[in-house]
Amino acid sequence: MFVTETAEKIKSMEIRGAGRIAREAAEALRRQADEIPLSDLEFFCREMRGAAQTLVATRPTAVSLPNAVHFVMSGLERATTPDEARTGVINRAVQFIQTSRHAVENIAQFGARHIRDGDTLLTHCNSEAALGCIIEAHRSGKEIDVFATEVRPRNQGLITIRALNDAGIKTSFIVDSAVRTFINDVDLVIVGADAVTVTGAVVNKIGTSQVAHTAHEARVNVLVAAETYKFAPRTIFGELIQIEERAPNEVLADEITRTLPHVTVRNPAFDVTPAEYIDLIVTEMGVIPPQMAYTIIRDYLGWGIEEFHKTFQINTRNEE
Ligand code: RI2
Repeated sequence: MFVTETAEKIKSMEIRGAGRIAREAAEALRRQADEIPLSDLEFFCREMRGAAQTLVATRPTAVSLPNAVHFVMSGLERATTPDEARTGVINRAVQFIQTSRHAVENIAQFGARHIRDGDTLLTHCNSEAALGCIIEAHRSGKEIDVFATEVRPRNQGLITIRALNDAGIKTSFIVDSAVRTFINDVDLVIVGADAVTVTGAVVNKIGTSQVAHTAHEARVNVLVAAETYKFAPRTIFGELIQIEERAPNEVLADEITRTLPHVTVRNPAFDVTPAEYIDLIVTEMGVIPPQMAYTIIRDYLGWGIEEFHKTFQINTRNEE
């Protein structure tokens, strides 16, 4: 089944990046809606909810995933026949995917305006939203240099340097621990986000908070590129973002760990950067200070407060 396949690919990170995960989940729901027989409305809704739950349970941190699933599943509301339910889900899925692509394009335009000719940038991990800003600045004729980190343990930095290289951008590839060594050569840090909380804190790839702290100390601005569907409505109610901890063998091979009985390998995939280390968040609605996160959740995301109390029947926690 396509949903199971997509869920497996998200878990194994064959499909990765918060925006892409969200679009692929929407596409999986669209295909699922297409496949379920139109015999009975209740059956259709139950099958869709099962699929939604499978997708949301794959990775717990990137809030783009439950936000996308919620948006698509709201296509079931007010449906009185299976056919209406199917059309509702399919339309919403298509709308989400298009909106997401446009959002990334808008962010690239807005973010690029914050990059000056001659700037040296630093980015961590592989974010299509952050890279979009960098590549757009270069495309519009600005001379830029980029430092890109390696991003242990999954080495997403390799994807980043390939993209930068393909765009013809001068890039220095550095190990994660070299950020402080080079920070005085950097004018602006640009990263993506997996989640933004109501306080404006940004959850992103492990190491981001060290990068932002280092930048803050060196008086280097930090810009976060994040679509509005990465803002986390439930943080209004005090819900914390769950930080995914992945398998130890991503960090150290099992054969080695087995020889070290007193050693435990820890592998959190994300960390939290407080709002005070972030200068701006670039969304598709415009550039905001992190302190405006509440406004984005309330005014633009379109759900959170009332809807928290209804409809979202699926479980957003990773139950593994
Ligand atoms: P875009 C990624 O997570 C990185 O943390 C990246 O910064 C973030 O998603 C946002 O990526 P992972 O899937 O949506 O590599 O901007 O764990 O592409």
